[in-house]
Amino acid sequence: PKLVIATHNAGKLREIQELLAPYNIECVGAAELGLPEPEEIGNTFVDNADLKAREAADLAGLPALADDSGISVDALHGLPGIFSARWAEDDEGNRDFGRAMERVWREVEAAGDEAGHDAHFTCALAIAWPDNGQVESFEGKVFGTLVWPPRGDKGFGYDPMFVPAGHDRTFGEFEPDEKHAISHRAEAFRKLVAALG
Ligand code: ITT
Repeated sequence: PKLVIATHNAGKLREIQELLAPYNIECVGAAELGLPEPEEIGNTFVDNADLKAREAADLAGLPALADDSGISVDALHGLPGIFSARWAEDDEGNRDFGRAMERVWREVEAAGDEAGHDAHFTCALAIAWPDNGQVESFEGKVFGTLVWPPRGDKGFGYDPMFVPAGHDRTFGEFEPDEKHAISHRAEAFRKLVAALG
């Protein structure tokens, strides 16, 4: 059976394909199918993952897997959180994560030393089936600290400024398999496999 990977983010798509690789599931990307990007009107990662999966499943008539994720910074009371992609967008909607990371670091410094540099990534994965309206979601997290300047070009998004707890390299310096051993996305994926296995 075919599965729609309901994301327009190339970095996420690559990681989800890597996670799915052992399962021999035929996948097709949302961009490949020409599916629109739904407006993310939810207030939580799970709500946004659910609505993206639901819409893709309905439009494609196939099961669809969606990912809503982001980085939450303690010193910023959890921001950018569900707004992580939007913090990278200019007025025309073009994304620049160099600029987004600079903004995060600037605001962390403005919050003062006492606020610290702790942060975590969250990933909500939702799978929706066509026809019956069923949708299930699973969440994973990884905790760590922010560093400056950013290091490494192996990941995507905010990876170059995030050092997971117990490590000294950034996610941008991790190989894909190393990231999958501990990442928020891999944790959500393991929960999904356990539930649907
Ligand atoms: P789709 O909605 O099409 O899936 P998006 O990029 O708009 O793509 P989100 O709204 O979930 O997705 O935005 C999440 C942002 O958080 C994403 O653009 C990344 O910059 C960041 N992010 C999520 N997971 C990450 C990871 O593993 N490493 C680094 N940054 C990540």
